[in-house]
Amino acid sequence: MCHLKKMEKNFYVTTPIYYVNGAPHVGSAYTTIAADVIARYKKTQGYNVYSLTGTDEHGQKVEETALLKGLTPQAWTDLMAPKFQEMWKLLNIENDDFIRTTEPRHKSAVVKILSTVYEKGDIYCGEYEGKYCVSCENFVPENQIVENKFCPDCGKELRVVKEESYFFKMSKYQDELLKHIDENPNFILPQSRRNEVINFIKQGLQDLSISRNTFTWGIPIEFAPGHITYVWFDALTNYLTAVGYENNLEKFDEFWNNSEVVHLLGKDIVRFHAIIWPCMLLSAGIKLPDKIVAHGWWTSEGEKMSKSKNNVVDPIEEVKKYGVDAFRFCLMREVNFGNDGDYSTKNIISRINNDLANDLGNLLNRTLGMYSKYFDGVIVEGKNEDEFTKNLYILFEETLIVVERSMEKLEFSKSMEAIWKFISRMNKYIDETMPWLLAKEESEKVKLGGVMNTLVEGLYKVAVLIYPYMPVKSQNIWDQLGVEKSIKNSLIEDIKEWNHFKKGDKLGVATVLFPRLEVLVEEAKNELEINENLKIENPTTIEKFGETKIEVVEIISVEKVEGADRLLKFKVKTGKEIRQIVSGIAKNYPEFKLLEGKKVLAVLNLPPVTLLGILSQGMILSTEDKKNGIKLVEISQEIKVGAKLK
Ligand code: ME8
Repeated sequence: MCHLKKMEKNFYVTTPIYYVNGAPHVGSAYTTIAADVIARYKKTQGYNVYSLTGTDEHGQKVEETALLKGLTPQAWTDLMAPKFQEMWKLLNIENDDFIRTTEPRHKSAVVKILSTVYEKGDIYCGEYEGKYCVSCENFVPENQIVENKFCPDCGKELRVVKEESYFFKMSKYQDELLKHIDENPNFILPQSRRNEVINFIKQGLQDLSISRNTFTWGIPIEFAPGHITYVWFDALTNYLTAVGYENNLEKFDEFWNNSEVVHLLGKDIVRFHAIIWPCMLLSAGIKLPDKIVAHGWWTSEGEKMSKSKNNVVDPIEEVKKYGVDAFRFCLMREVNFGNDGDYSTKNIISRINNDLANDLGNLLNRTLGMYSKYFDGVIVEGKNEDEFTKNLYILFEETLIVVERSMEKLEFSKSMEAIWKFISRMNKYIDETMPWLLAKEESEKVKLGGVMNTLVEGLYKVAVLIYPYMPVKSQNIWDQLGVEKSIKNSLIEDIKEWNHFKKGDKLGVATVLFPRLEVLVEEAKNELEINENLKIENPTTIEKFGETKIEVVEIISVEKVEGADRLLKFKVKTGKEIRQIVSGIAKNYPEFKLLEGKKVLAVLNLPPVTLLGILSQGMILSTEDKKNGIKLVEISQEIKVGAKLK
């Protein structure tokens, strides 16, 4: 058994571990979805896969955010980490592990790698004097500082730091790293990033400050009392922790030493991953990862996403609008993995309507409709060896080659382009073979059966190919085709032949796979006119309205009330204090934990009441309509807690 295990092909994929200073958004969702897609794809290739994501919880940035929120860093990270876990659940991410850097297993791993590097003689004590970017958690060399005080990466103002610090002899590994990059052309992808890293290293690597001693939120360093580990040294080690570096050498052998190791990340953190990380591993005597793949940056409707512009794309909203599979598909299809991309409603709607509703959805619908009409939805024996069919078979073989080649380089959109070429070809195949004409001639029944079988076989294959991107809809295609298996366990190897369906198999019930989305017509807005003679019902006065004290509050925590299905218990921060409010909206918020951190409106001058024995000190405002049910009135994050509704 043990012997067999060694023969397996192992694959280990990671995302960056995200800072918990803010909630997850479309950027973090993008990397995490990409990791999920490649993990699922590798499983269809027969790999034994381990996929990891998590949260980066130490460091000055997180400590300062927690302080601003009036919480200890630990309380703050405990509040934020579940937001990421819940988001990944919502996005159907099948990660094998979720690591938090505050976990004991990780702390032990950091202690282990630090002592290994120290014993190697690669750490020495010195003094760091220079500028530091808290937002990037980066020591910025003098020659890169913009206008003498700004960070070259995020543009924020740098802090002057002068403190005793321990340094890692990164410069020692410069030549070895350059040699490794040179000998392994796919070590850093895409090429543009690889060149950037090579140029950077060639300018000369400086030793890296890896300890801080002017704040305390970090992992203490055993050989350096009073110092905590620099957050990037701490964070990068997570990739080892999760596969058992510190306590499970069998797992470490399986998923690090004998595995293909792939790190996915955004272009903002390439240098940390492609320079600092390999140097740490070289010093500790650990094998380097196989691929470090950087993707581009998302903007929103053409602009940089930022809280102050209120244009940060919230995946929860997008999933509500389009469904989780369509959202996953659009992100991965819209831009090539290494390039920057713009998230625009117009593009998303057009992708969904064209690629999903028209090309794929219609193909499935037409096929099932015709099979039902001509053969009552029961598979018949058929034969068709015309040129159209042969060409389709050839195209499928080519599709598999392109998919495999592009996925090796994590070129998701290229891979999907090939899959959609095949889908379009199948649509064209219907027009070429004209089943409706064949159906008119009794003598063409066998040929008609052949054409229809080619179509259902093709759709069966398409479902497997799109499964990594759309795990729910691909299963739905199989269900509609009457396939009684879970697509989750499917293998590409098993779809190479065109022989899945057997005579007598029953196809399933046809439903709409992706409904078409209506595009809001801009002109319609201009036709709206005001009614100057409007009658106001139940008029009130400004004075009367002013008696109600309504303010912006922040939801700190939400819990279910034991024994009361309808009730949720909120802890909220008002401008002055922390209050408890009970609200009967549990049914409308099955994912109620996602409300934590949101700002909402609450009436604060109602007398306290007790609901089922629980004290409620106010009322959170909500809206109600037929389509959405009850929804809390959410307020933009840039509005301060305590702001009054006037
Ligand atoms: O850097 N477009 O965490 P982080 C695309 N904790 N991707 C984006 C994005 C955008 N607009 N915004 C964020 C950290 N990302 C460290 C990592 S790893 C050992 C430590 C994604 O929360 C992208 O993957 O700032 C980027 O690299 C990552 O979020 C940064 O996440």
